[in-house]
Amino acid sequence: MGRGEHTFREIMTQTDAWKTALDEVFFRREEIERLFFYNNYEEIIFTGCGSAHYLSKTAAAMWQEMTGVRALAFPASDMVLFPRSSIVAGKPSLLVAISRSGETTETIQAVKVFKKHGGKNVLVITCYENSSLTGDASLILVSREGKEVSIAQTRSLSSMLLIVMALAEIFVDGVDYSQQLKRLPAIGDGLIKKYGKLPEKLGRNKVFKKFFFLGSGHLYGLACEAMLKMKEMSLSYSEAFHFLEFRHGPKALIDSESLVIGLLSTPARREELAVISEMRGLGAKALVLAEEKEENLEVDYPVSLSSGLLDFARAILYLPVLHLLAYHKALANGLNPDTPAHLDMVVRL
Ligand code: F1P
Repeated sequence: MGRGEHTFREIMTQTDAWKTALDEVFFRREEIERLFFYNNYEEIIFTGCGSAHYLSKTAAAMWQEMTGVRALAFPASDMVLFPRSSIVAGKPSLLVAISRSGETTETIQAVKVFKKHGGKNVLVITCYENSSLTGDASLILVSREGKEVSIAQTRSLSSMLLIVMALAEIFVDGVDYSQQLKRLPAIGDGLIKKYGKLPEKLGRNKVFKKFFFLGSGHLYGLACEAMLKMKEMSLSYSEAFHFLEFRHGPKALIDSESLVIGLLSTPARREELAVISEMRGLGAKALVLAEEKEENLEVDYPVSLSSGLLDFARAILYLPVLHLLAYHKALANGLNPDTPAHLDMVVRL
C-alpha cells in the first residue's frame, strides 16, 4: 500500500457514502418521525468526541436555524465531567450521540450520564450497527458506507453530517430540501473533479506553514473539522476561528507564511470577505470556498461551489477540497496520512 492510499480512496469515494446515508434517513422516516413527534423535545443536544464533536457543533447550529428548536453541542467529555453545565435535569431533551466507531469511552459514558439525569431518548448516528454505544439507543442511524481504514475521519464524517442534514430536513416546512440533498453526490463529484488539483498545488507549496480556517454560523464546526484534518494528517500549525473573531487577537499571527481558508456563507458574505481582504493586506494568501462564481471572489484561490442549493443543503460541499488539502500537505511533509502520529482509531479510557 502506498502512503495515504486509504485516506485518498476514502476522500474520493465519499459521495458514494452520501447516497447510502440519504437512503438510511429516507427509508426510515417513519421510525424517525415516531421518535420526534411523540416526544415534545424542548431541546436537542448533540455530542461526540474529536471529529464528531465538531460535527455536533455544525449540527446544532443548523438544527436550530432550520427547525427553530433549541439545539446545543457539547464534547462528550464535558457531559461526563461537568453534567450540570450541559444537562438541565427534567428538561425534555433528545440526545444525539455521534460516533464513527460507537466505541469511544466518553461518548458511551455521556449517554449514561444523560440517562442518569433523567434523559430518556437517545439517537445514535454511527458507521457500525452494533457497538457499545448502540445498546443504549432509542434509534440508530447508520452510515454503512462511511466505514474507514484510515484513522482520520473523512468519508465517515461527511456521510454522518448528511444524516443530520437529512434528519433536520424532515422537520422543515415549505422548502423541498430532500430534492436538494439528493443532488449533493453528483455536485460533490463535480467539485472533486474540477478542483482536485488545487489542494495538491497548495499542499505542495512549501511557503505555507500556518493554516487558518474561518467559518461562521453552522460553518464554524466544519472550519474546526478542516483544521483538525490538517493537524492530524500533516502535523501542520492550523487553527479555526469564527470569521469576525479572527480580528480579536488571532490576526496577530498572520504573515506571508499564512494561508487563510474561508468557508464563506451567503448571509454574512460581505462581512466575511472583508476579513479575508484585511488578512491579505497583512500578507496572507487566501483560499475561499463560496457559492458564487470564481470571478466574483477577489481572493488568491477561489473555489466556486456553484451548487444552486440553499445554504443548509450545501454545507457538506465545503469538505472534500479541504480533505484533499490536508492529505496533500501530509504527503508534502513526508508523512503517511493514513496513520497520524500518536493517534488510534478509537480512544478507550
Ligand atoms: C472519535 C475520534 C476520532 C479521531 C480519532 C480518535 O472517534 O476522536 O474523531 O479521528 O480516531 O477518535 P469516534 O467516536 O467517532 O469513533
